[in-house]
Parts: sequence; structure tokens; C-alpha cells
Amino acid sequence: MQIRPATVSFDIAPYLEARRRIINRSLEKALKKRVKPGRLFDAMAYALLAPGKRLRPILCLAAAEVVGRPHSGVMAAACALEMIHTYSLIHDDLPAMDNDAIRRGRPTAHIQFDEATAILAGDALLTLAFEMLADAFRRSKSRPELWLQVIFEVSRAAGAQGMIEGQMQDIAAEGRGLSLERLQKMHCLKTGALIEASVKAGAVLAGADAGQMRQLKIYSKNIGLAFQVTDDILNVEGDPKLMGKAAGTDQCRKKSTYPGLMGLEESKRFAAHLVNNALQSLRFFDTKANPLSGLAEYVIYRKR
Ligand code: GRG
Repeated sequence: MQIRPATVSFDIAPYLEARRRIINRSLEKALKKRVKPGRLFDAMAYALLAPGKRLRPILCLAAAEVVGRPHSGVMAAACALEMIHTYSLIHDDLPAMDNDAIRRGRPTAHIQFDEATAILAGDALLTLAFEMLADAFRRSKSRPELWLQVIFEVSRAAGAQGMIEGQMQDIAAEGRGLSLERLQKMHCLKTGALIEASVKAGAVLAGADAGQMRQLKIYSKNIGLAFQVTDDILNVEGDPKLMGKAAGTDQCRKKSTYPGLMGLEESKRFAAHLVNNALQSLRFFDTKANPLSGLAEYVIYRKR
């Protein structure tokens, strides 16, 4: 994208690379520890360990860092969030939903395995996420109530008051057309809720105070929406090879999108405006906010 928000002088690439590496290791370890070898394990591992951006777990870790009191269990929350996200991708790709054949640069789970296995792998990842959170709560030696808050927030974000309701609204709107206001509400639920919960989970576990939580909420709301606006833009002009999934699908399915409703250039300006709002909210913090600032820019300059 060419329209830039206020720039951030933090090189996010090595940060992302390092975080992805430890998250990938933790995801693999969690899966091997809790799921027996077999076809279900294979399908879960196929989808979960595929090369995703790991945006949600990285946001969770970075939010804990900005608060400055790193919590030893925050990686469990980060892994749980990625499991929930991966389950949503598996189910979203199914023939009954978006019927997509390529995800994360590979055949989708139902193509690689079969529909029933893909459904079950998604179900198992969702359940495993909550097993991990409950286990962290059980083992927590200090302030276990923080885990209950995280479980509450993540449940709400993933369920009928968040992502699932957003998906329902998205399906209901296909071919009908949404106003900009309705589109925004739908995306805040479908994509924004889990992104917000990722930031919140990290911040809660690190013991954020009310003022910090307020600023981080503004941050996550703005990047959640910027992420979706950018996704719509990439669906129009992105390179399928870099994205690891098909482009042009929104138009084929007659989906309401930001470029469709606002035009491409205005959508880019809007995404930059949202990222600027996110950056403003971080002024409250010191240089510990550099990763979150870099992530906000990454959300709109990414190519995948
Ligand atoms: C079907 C249970 C269910 C929920 C569907 C979030 C969602 C709701 C579906 C995901 C499908 C989708 C294309 C949503 C739009 C948000 C989006 C761009 C998701 C992809 O997230 P990335 O780009 O993916 O972070 P990676 O692969 O990098 O993790």
C-alpha cells in the first residue's frame, strides 16, 4: 500500500521472525503433549503448523511486553489463540462455507484429508485451546483469577457474541450487499473480536491497570479493523502466490467489501487512518511499545 501513516522506526521483521519461531515450537510441543498420534493428530498438525503469520499469538505476547511484567504462562494463551484461529480457518474453508482449496500456501484441510476429518480437526483445535487455558489456570501459582478473566474474554470473542456471530452475518449478507456501517459491525465481530481478545489476554496476564487496558483497547480495535480493510484490499490487488490463498474471491461471491463500498484508494486511506489511531494510543507507553507499533504498521503493509 502507498498511503503511509506516521512512521515507526522499529524493524519489525526480525521481531516477527523470532516470535514466530518460538510460537511454532510451542504449538508443536502442545500438540504432541496432548494429542495421540493418528489421523486426527495429522490433520490438526497439518493446519496448525502450516506457515501462518501468527498475528494473534504475537499480539498477545507483545501486549504482555508493553505492560512490562511478563507472565510465564502467556505463551499458553498465545498458543490457544492460534488454535482457535486455525480452527476458524479450517471451518471457513469447508464446502458449506467459503469452499476454498488453498490456505497458507497449501491445499486446505478438507482437500488434503476429507471433509469429516477437517471438521473434527477444527473441533479438536477449538477444544484443545480451552484445555490449555484451563490447564494454565489449574497450574497457576499466582493470581489464578487472571486466567478466569482470559478464559471469559476468549470465549466471548470466539463464540456467538464474537467471531461466530460475525461469520453468520457474513454468510447472511452474501449477494445482498451491506451498508458500510453493517460491514464494519460484521468485521468487528468476525475478525476484530479475536484480535482484541489476543491483546487483552496478554495485557490481563501481565497485570495491566485500567489506564493501560483503555489504551490497548483503542489500539486493538483500530488494528482489528485495519487488518480486515487490508484483507479486502489484498483480495483485490494481492498476489495469490505471496498470500498463499486465492485472490478475487470476494467479487466472485458478491461479498460487500471496503474497496467495493469506498473504492480502493479511499480504503487505503482509511486503513492508514486506523493505524494512525492505533499508534496514537501507544503514546501512553514508552519504548516498550515499539513491537506493538511495528505490528500496527505490519498489519497494513503486509503482502500476505
Ligand atoms: C467458520 C467458525 C468459523 C469462523 C469463521 C475468522 C473467521 C470466522 C474465518 C476466517 C476466514 C477469514 C478469511 C476471515 C477473515 C479474516 C482473515 C483474513 C483471516 C485470516 O487470518 P490471517 O491472515 O491468516 O491472520 P494466517 O494464515 O496468516 O494465520
